[in-house]
Amino acid sequence: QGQRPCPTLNGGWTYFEGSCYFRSATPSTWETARGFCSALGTRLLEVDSPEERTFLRASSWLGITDKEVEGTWKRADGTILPKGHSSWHRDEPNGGQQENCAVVRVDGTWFDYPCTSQLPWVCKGQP
Ligand SMILES: [Ca+2]
Ligand SMILES: [Ca+2]
Repeated sequence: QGQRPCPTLNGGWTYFEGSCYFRSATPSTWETARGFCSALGTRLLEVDSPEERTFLRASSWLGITDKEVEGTWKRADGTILPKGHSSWHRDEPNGGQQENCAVVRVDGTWFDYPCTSQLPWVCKGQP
């Protein structure tokens, strides 16, 4: 995994296996985080592989939501996640209509959370 150029934004970008990552310095709501990533031409984090999960080792908002249809989790591109995705923590998602946004914790497991929570986030983009 060689070093490649990534966008510079206060030097906060890191490169891993074909993608660039920017870690927030301060926590935000899900919408604010998503808007920030979008303005940079990137996406709010979507974790695609166990290797990526290991690399990140950080908690972050995930770019998925079940706002439109409760219990149906969608990515930013409209892709629907399979029901019972294996990354959910035991008993999650459990928040019903109160929790329509999702977070990945340091150990890689996913939780649904209220979208208005203030949490750290990571943007993912292409170099
Ligand atoms: Ca929900
Ligand atoms: Ca939950």
